[in-house]
Amino acid sequence: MSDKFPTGVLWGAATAAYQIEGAARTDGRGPSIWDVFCDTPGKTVGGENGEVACDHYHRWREDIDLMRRLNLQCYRFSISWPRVMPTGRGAINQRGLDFYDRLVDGLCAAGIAPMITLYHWDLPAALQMEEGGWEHDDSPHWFADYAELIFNRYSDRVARWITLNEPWCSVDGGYFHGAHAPGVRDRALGYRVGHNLMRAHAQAVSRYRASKHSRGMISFALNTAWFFPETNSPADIAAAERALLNFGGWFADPAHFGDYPAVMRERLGDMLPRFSDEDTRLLRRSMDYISLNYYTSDVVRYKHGAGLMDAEICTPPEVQRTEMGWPVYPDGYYNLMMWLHTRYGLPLMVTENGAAMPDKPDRTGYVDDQDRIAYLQSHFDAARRATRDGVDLREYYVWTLMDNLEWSVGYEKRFGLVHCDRRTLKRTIKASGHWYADFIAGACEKTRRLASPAGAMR
Ligand code: IFM
Repeated sequence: MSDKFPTGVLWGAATAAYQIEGAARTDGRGPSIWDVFCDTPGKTVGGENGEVACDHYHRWREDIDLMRRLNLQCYRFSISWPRVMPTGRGAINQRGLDFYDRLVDGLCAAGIAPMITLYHWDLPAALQMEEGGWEHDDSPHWFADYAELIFNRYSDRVARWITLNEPWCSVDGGYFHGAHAPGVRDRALGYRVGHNLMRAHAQAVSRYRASKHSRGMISFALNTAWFFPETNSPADIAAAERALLNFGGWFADPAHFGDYPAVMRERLGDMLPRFSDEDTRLLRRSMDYISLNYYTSDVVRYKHGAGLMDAEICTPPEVQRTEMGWPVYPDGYYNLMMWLHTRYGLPLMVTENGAAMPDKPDRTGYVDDQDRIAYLQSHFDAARRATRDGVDLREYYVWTLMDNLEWSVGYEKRFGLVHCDRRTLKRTIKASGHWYADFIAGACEKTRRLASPAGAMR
């Protein structure tokens, strides 16, 4: 059997605005909730923030050059909402829009297909402070207006779209345990925020589909783990299924079926808000593809009273973990891809997959990260197996292009294919970057370089 991926799968890398751009006060950008959060003492490791980050805002040409050296065929980045609309509504910042024009044009000229994420967690601070951000039931309209601005500006050259990155993280980090901006701890409010995020996704998709250049594909980035039952007992198997529905199903089900999984409705009762008929209409079939951000899996067992789902995490301590402490489970990845395929029947784009490892740069900045290569290799193998078993994989984006701000844990957790020196910001391709470049060259023997990045969708 061939060890190659199907012809036509595209290979890329992903980033997010706040994690790499820097230039937080440049050219009229407004503050985001992450600027405010990082400025609050004790919120991030070492008080780190995104003021400079990788200075991609000024070094984007060099970064496109790096992408070429990595043989990337596609690149996922996010637009900073407060860079283009400093207070989130009304006034538009042309200089912010011009930056993304330059980036998109540079990518297209390099033969690299751009994929845009509209929202990767950096809500304009004014919306949070004045209106409560995503807690406000009008927030989906603000987002849809912003989305329409971006579609009108770039969709002549961009065909790949993601509305929201990982709404689960916005709720879990931002509202359940408060380790992410805006740093709230209130479960009921968290479910409302998740609800408004999905309403925002649906409204943005509807605007996209009504727009004149809507020939591309749009979805939202779903992050979820896979859950292995500890034993084959029906109780453990049912607990694992509930855990999965309460994680991936929480957001993917509304975006495909128009409502939350039944088990969430049963167990959360009134804490889970209701969608209006109009919301449901817009939500149904609002994903053109599954955008999967996968890192890890866990083992669970049935335990009465363990969370709302009676499911207790019991991953063995001896399982290999990344620097984030996340268990490494390529088989879970395979199972998850198969489950998504069966449940939703949509094409798949892996929009994030990668690992933080204990990188040790040498004096030149070079990192011999064989552990990251092993992680990627095993996960590529799982994905290849899934394609043989029916999954329609279209594109694959490694997280991440270069070491960057890992949110509240600062710059010490490194996921990059490229090392970025914190002091000099010098970029050095790691062993994993060279390995990936060779992999792409080999995996894509039959895939021609993209002639037209904007239109290149199967
Ligand atoms: O760095 C993040 C990214 O912003 C969203 N997905 C997970 C990555 C690693 O934690």
